[in-house]
Amino acid sequence: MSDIERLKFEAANAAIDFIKDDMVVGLGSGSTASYAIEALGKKVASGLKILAIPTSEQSRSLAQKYGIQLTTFAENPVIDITIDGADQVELKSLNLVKGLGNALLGEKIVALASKKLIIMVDEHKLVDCLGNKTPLPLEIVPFGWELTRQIVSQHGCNATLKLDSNNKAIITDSNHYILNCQFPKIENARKLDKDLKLITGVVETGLFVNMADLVIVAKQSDVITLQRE
Ligand code: A5P
Repeated sequence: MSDIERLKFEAANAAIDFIKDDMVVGLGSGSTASYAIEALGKKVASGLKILAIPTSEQSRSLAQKYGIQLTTFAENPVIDITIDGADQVELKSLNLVKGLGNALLGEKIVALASKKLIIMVDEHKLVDCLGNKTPLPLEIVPFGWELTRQIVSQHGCNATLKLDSNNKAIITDSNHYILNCQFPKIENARKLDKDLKLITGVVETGLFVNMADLVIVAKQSDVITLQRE
């Protein structure tokens, strides 16, 4: 296991200590969330009783593989805790950029339904100001995507359609496209999020503003917890 993978594994294992019997748990997407789902599966096998709502097809199939019982929003509209990864975490505000794994829409719906959102990251994801460390993904409707891209670009970024290894547009779980938007700096995440969402054709942004309650950060030396004030 590489150094970064080990840190992700440690952050994931620290996060699942927050999961207790009878909770409804949101399962994030991406490699860090996958470690958490696997570790949660082991706890379930030794008696932990939870119901889970996945944020993507990837997390759904992992939960099934590890024997975690799934539920639906119809049965459980309120989630106790969601555990998920992130691509950038802004120190102080704990605002996030998420969605490099193409699951940002499901992740945001599940996060909004959660009483507590716990983010698990390795220390390389921490930034002083959100910005150019990774692109900001936007989930957009395929129809007219070229026009949507042009309008999004007017908001100060370089926006490109996300392609797979065969140069085909990536299709999300909800049958949308992804625009990768490279911003030099995101100084007002709340305003940018609102402005981008007002564009017809944009379904959701990867900006998670004022949503993370706790961020568990695995560092080389130890694992620390940051709390939103
Ligand atoms: C998935 O769409 C993302 O939001 C992930 O949570 C994020 O990209 C972090 O992924 P890793 O844990 O794989 O770094």
